[in-house]
Amino acid sequence: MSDYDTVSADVEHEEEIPADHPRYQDLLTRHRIETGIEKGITHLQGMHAEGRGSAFDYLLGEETIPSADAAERAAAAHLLLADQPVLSINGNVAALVPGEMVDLASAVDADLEVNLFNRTADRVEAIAEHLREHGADEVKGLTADARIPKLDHQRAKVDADGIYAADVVLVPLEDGDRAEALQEMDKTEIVIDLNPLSRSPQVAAVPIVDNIIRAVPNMTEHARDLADADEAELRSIVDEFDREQALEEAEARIRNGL
Ligand code: PTJ
Repeated sequence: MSDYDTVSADVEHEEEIPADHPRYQDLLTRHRIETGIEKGITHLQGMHAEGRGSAFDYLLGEETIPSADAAERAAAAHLLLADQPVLSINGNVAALVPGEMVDLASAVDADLEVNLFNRTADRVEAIAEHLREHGADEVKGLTADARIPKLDHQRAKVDADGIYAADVVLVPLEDGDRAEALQEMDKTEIVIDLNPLSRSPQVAAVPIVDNIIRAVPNMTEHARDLADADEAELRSIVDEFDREQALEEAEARIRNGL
């Protein structure tokens, strides 16, 4: 019997998953989503989303490809240049990278806002509390006193002094029309999604085709690295980033392993 056979099928704590297991990242994300569902943070549909994501990640080689790293650096530059950046949090994001989102918010001085597709008051509160447990001082999204125009579902509910007023918004792990609606509001959108053909990355100024568990810490690292950069340097990073090329390179890696 190999060591890997000793990984319980019913892991209680993520520390039980050996870090050198060949499927470590996949086992870890699955475990975090399951725990999120148990805690009332993640919707059951989040498990389907995770399954879709992990299939694309498998084809990407479960690594941050160079075009994704360039997108993560451009995203960090956009967030540092922003007047009012907001990081949007749904049930999968809260389960997978709560502390990492708090770190990114602090590195770029952004707000965190809960925004849900399957919105209930209990889930919004549970996610806000989970983020506070991971170090967040303030979490937006509970007031929901504004609406994104031309959107007729729960994701339209936003805070007037949060996503509604933001100039740059990070939108991770959602395929949908909110990305298009936010773009119509003239916001700069950064999207994290492992599926480059999904609608959100297709409309984003910065599409990041990478697993969120790698993408967010890497964005924070880039933001810390750029903390002393002047506006001209940040603008040149933003201007040099080619969104079409990033989407094409991700699709080529997924389809052909190139
Ligand atoms: O918490 P709620 O109620 O707001 O609901 C959240 C989910 C994720 C259930 C909802 O937004 C949803 O159904 O999303 P979709 O339409 O399944 O889109 C999720 C996208 O995220 C898919 O394109 C997946 O490929 C992608 N994805 C899943 N896991 C990851 C990912 N991208 C990056 N990293 C991941 N770990």
